[in-house]
Amino acid sequence: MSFKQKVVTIERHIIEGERAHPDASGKFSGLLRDLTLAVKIIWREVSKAGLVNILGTIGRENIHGEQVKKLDVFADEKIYQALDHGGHLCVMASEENEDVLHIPDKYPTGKYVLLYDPLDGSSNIDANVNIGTIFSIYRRITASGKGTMEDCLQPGYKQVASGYVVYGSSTMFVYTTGDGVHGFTLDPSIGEFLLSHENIRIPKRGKIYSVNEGNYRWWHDGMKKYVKYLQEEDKATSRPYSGRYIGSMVADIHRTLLYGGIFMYPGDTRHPDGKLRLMYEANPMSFIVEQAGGKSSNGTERILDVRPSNLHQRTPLFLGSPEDVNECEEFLQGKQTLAPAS
Ligand code: AHM
Ligand code: MG
Repeated sequence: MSFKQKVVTIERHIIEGERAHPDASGKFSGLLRDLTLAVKIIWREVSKAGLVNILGTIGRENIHGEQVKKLDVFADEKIYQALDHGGHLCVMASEENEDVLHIPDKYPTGKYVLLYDPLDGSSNIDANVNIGTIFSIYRRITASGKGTMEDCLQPGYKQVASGYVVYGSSTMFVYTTGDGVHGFTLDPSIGEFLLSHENIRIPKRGKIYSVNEGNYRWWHDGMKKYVKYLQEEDKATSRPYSGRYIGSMVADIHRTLLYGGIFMYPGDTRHPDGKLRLMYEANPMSFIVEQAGGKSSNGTERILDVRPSNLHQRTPLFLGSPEDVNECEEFLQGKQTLAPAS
């Protein structure tokens, strides 16, 4: 029998990570523990969605004018309910709510801020395609009491933790506290996330690009040229790349993290800022990708350096293997163009 392989739950991993910081109060591990509980409840509901009559829209639109699915609402509520009373947070904000979410008066407030997308990729639910939860955690900047919009609108480089959960063939929880990226796979038989991917590193260059090519006609010139470049043949740079697009950001970025390559949701002539939201989609995923050795950009600027002005603002997003993102930026900025056809 081999005793070399340690079995590490996500809770143990978080606590041990916190112990490495002498000023840690234990509040942070408590916050992540509560979040893990919410995620398990969401997973339970997501995995039985095909069995019970829970699929379908709830008949109203969210603040972005999109149809809200029942599971979005469920996930949104569960995260709030699991975290509103622990005393760790001073305020929350989610994709499903226009304004910030306050901690009820009857509960204590804490020093952290949570922003989340409760169920990303929800248009895929009915087709049994991967969906995910994304979260971003900051330290509060207001002094005490209830948190405010100011606490939520901090640039991404100030995140103290971020992560995502991908509900798929197996369910994985991937997070960073600024000390590498670690992945845990849910063992449903014991209801625990177990360490399965320690210190994930993204390849320096990949062979896969991921983008909704249906928007090609609205793309700017640099974007069109970059994708054409990826489709050309060149053995030295493994081109042509393969195209893979699930349409569920968490799943597309999870694959990009493990296999390398580039994920893109550009701005275009119809939607200059693209589709994805800075605060609870682009920032947390960018923190993860950077911590794994990757790069994330809006085409001209590091995503984590963008100064937010609105909770729900959108941003173009290009992230993945550093060499791929660098090359992409050169095309977008017109510094590189296609070699003339030979
Ligand atoms: P959502 O937050 O409404 O689920 O939208 C975000 C999703 C991402 O998961 C995905 O990358 C993108 O929308 C796909 O959009 P499109 O269908 O335009 O390619
Ligand atoms: Mg979303």
